[in-house]
Amino acid sequence: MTPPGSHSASSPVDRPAWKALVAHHAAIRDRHLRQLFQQDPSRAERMSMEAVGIAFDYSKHRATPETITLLVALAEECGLRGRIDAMFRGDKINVTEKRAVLHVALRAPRGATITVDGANVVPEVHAVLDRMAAFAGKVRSGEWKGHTGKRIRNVINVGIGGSDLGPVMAYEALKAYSDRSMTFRFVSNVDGTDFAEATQGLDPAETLFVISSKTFTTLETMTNAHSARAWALKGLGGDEKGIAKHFVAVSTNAAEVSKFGIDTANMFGFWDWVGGRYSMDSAIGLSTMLAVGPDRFREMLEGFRAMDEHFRTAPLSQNMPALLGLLGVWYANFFGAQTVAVLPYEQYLKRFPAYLQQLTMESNGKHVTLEGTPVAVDTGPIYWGEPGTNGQHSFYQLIHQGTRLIPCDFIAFGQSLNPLGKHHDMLLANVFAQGEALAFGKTAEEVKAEGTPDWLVPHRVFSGNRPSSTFLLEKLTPFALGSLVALYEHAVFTQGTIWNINSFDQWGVELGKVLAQRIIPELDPSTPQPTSHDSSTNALIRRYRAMRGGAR
Ligand code: G6Q
Repeated sequence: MTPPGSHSASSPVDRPAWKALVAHHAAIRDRHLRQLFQQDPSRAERMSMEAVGIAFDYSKHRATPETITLLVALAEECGLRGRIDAMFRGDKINVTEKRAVLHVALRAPRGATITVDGANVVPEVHAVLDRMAAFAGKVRSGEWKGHTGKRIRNVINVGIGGSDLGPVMAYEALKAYSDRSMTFRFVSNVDGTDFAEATQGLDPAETLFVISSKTFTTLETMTNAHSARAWALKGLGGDEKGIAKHFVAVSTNAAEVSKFGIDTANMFGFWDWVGGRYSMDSAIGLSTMLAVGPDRFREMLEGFRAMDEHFRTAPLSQNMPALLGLLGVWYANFFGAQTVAVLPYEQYLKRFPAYLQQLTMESNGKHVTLEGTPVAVDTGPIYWGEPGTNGQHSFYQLIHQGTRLIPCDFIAFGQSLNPLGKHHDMLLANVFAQGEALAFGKTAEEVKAEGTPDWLVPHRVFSGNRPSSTFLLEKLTPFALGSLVALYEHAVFTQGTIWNINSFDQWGVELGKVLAQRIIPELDPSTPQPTSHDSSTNALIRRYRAMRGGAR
C-alpha cells in the first residue's frame, strides 16, 4: 500500500512534458485570444483539422501550437499509443474487473479478428447484429404480431444508466430517420411515474417491451420489467403465453432472462467486455434499430468505425479524439477548470449532453490510479449542457461574464434536417457568434465608444478569453452520430490514459445501491423502527414510514 497523499511513479506530474507544460502555462496563461489571433494570421488554419466528416476548430483555445506539441508529448510519455493498441487488441485493460474493453469490436467489419481469451469475437458480434436485423425487420414490417394478432406499434425500452441513456439519446438524435408510424418510449426510473407515463394511452396488444439490462439484476430495471409484465398480462387478458410476443431481452445473463420468463430465443446478447456506457452500438441499441431500421443502424456503426480507425491510426498531433481529450486535460489540470459545457446547436441532439455526462463522468470520475494509489491531479471534469440557442437565454450569462472558466464544445451542422425559412442561418449565426463573443469579448473602450455611461461600463464589459471548440459537420446522419459518440469515447480514453486511471469501472455507484437494498424492508411500517443508521437517516425513514401509512 502506498501511503495516502503519495502518488505512483506513473503519475503524469512526474513526466518531463508535464513539467514543461507547467512552465508553458505560466508563460501563456495571461495571453488573450485577441493577441493570439493578431499575432498569427494563420492561427485558425493551423489550429483546426478535419477527419471523418467532422471539422474541428480548436483555434479559440488558450493554447498555442507549442501547447499542442507539449500535450502530444505528454500523451506519448504516458503511453497513449500503446494503450490504444492494447484496447484494440482486446487486452484486459479494465484491470479492476479483469475485462477487455472492446466497444470497438462492436463496429468492427465482418472479416476482422479481435481475440478475447483465444476466441475471435467479431463473428459473434455480427451474428447478434444479424439476429437483431431479422427481428427488427419483422417488427417494422408487421410480420411480427402481438398475442392477439395486432401488429406492434409501440416499443418501450426498459433499462437504466448505460442501458437507457444511449438508446434514448440515439432515438432522439435519429428521430428524423425513424418510422413515424411507431411510438418509442423509454422507462428508466424506479419512480412509478416514469412507468405510468411511458405506458399512458398505449394498447398492450400493440406494445413490445425491450428489457435492456446487461446483468438482468438491476433493481430499477427489474422492478419496471415486472410492472411491465403485469401491465401487459392485464391487457392481454391474463394469458401468460402472450408474454413471448411482447417481451424481448437484451442481456449478457441468459439464466436471469429465462427466470424472468422471457424465452432466450427472444434474447439478444452481448458480452462482459462491453461497458454499459459504451453499449449503445451493441444489442442495447435494439430500440434504435427498431426505430430507424437495420440499414441506418449499420450506417451509425460505420461512423463509429471510421472514428475508431482515425483514433487508432492518425498521428497524435492530428488525432481528433486525442486532441479533444488533451485540451480537456489542459483546462482541468493547468487552468483548474471544473466543468465543460457541451452545447449542440441541433435540437435532435438534446439528450447528447446527458449521454455524455455518463460517458465522461462515470468513466473518469476516479480518485485512484490503476495501481490503486491516490491520483495527484484532478480527474474527470463535470460535463453539462443544453442545446443552443436555448441555453443562450439562461446559463450562458455565467459563461460570458461569470468568474469561472468554462471551456465549451459547440457542435453544429451545415444542413438542417428540417429546413424552414431562415431558421438554420439564424441557428448557425448564433453558434458562430457565441464562440466569437466568448473568445474576444468586448473591451471597456469599445463599450464606452458606444456612448455607454461610465457607471454602466463595467457591467457591459466582456473580458473574453473564454475558450471553445467548434465541431462542424455536414448533416446529422446516423454516420455522423456514430462518429461523434466515438470521438468522445476516445477523448475520455485519452484523458484516462493521461491520468493513469481506469475509465472502465464504476465502483462509485455501488455503495448507494447496497444501502438502498438494506433500507427497502425497513420502510414497511409493520417492521420495528430502524435504529441502526445515523440519527439523520433513522429520522428520515421514521418520517417516511409515518407518511406512507398503510398505503400500497
Ligand atoms: C454503465 C454503468 C451503469 C449500467 C446500469 C444498468 O457503464 O455500468 O450505468 O449501465 O447500472 O446496468 P444493467 O444494464 O446491468 O441493468
